[in-house]
Amino acid sequence: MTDFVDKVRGIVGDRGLITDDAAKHPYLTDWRENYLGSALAVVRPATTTEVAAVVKLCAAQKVAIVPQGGNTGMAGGGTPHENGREIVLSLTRMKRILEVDAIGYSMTVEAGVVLKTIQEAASDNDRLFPLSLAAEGSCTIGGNLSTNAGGVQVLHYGNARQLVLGLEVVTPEGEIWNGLRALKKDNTGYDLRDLYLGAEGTLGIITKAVLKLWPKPKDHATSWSAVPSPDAAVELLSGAYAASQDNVTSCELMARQGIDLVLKHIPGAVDPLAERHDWYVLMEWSSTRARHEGTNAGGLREKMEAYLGEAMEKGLVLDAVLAQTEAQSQSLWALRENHSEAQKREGPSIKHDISVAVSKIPAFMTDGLAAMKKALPDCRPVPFGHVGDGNLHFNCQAPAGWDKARFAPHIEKISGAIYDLVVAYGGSISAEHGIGRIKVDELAHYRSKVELDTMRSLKRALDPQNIMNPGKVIQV
Ligand code: FAD
Ligand code: 2HG
Ligand code: ZN
Repeated sequence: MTDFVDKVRGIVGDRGLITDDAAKHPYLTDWRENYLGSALAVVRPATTTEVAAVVKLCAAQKVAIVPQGGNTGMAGGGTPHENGREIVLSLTRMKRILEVDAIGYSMTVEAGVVLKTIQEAASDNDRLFPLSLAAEGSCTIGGNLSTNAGGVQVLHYGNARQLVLGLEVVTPEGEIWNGLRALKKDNTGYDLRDLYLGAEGTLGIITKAVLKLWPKPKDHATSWSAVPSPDAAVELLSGAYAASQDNVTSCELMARQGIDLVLKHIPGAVDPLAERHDWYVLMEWSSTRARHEGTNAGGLREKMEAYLGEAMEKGLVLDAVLAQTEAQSQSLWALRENHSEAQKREGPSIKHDISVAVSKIPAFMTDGLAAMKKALPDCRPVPFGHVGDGNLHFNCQAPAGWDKARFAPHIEKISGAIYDLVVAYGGSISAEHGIGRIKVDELAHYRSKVELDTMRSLKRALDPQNIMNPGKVIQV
């Protein structure tokens, strides 16, 4: 394989190749540290032409490729297997913003651009790129599109699939498909773009994208409400759409257990309310209509305050704070966005990234918590998530003091109980994080034969040698 690595060096140069064990390590393990793989090399091409040449070489020598962006994925899709016969193809050197078309509300970028950089470039042009998630400082747009990422503004703007107009992709044969069309309408045959979105690198490598932009909001309101139950949270959201004049851009539900973990592990985190409560809702309203500074009338903050006041009278809200400054809004958001980090610091946990219809969230919460406790009475449920999308992170923290080895034998029973329940509710066992490596068996179990056969046919047709991220999403 020295010969193979030398040929790769010939394509990407020394700057594009990592073979040293210590330097490779961060690319071989995932954010959750569930997997530690091995790779012939980490290859970091600088251009689409280099990506295509590397893929052609891999296709000729039957070397498998694991595409990787910011390596923040939650499902192990970007981590190589342990056999050491794959390469990791990192897109992180391809980080140019190629064009911002403010008039046409679009932006063309390379796959390795970090999400936050894209948001900032849009903002500098008085535009908004609405994809937003806690990993935005390190995840890349290529990874976002390949996982069809969700995040905290899906209820208003849609998930990653809805935020993209065109793609450039390198196929498993090393051909370049230029689908970088900034078209709102294009009904010319099968939609190839939609095939690659959410494919988790199993059908090709996304190298560039044309993204959709929106007008930049000029007014925001953020509130933190204690609510008596998930039922109240859903009702609060339901009424907020009209009360805000359709300006609800985020609505997140959290249980006290998650807040306690954030307060314990994240320096600077502060509980904004005097009393402890069981459930919280973080709501954000945004509008492109600027507030008139100096007058109090008509701004989103005033509308939200009035709405929360009414909700309090009805018993839907027990207590609430409204952010008066950007800094206050950020500290409320930090309580929500630090849930994953706090859970990681607390110890082992299982993530159940599930969705059900929004109106079924309260019943699912009751049944799901009972099922989790029945499977392991000492486990510590940490449910939170994007309630407006029906997407809960119905997570399960190991009993206090347990390590991974002690917790591992219980995972199948707990997750099986939750996923069976999700399916009984007509929901999804993976709402936004994808299948990667961690849910391959679950996908095979819960999807129908016709769905699995169609997925396998697609994979075999597009990647006949099975070199593109093999063993992820679906076994062929
Ligand atoms: P990676 O982790 O590098 O890769 C993810 C998958 O995409 C892998 O299968 C990989 O092979 C493939 N891939 C990567 N780049 C390409 C490419 N250019 N072409 C083809 N395939 C590619 N996710 C959400 O949906 N919503 C959230 O709210 C959310 N919050 C998070 C919060 C935290 C703290 C963390 C750590 C993660 C969170 N995630 C969330 C998960 C993760 O950030 C997303 O899945 C993100 O889209 C992954 O981007 P990435 O660049 O890190 O991709
Ligand atoms: C979020 O919404 C992410 O914060 C991560 O999707 C969720 O850690 C998790 O389970
Ligand atoms: Zn999420």
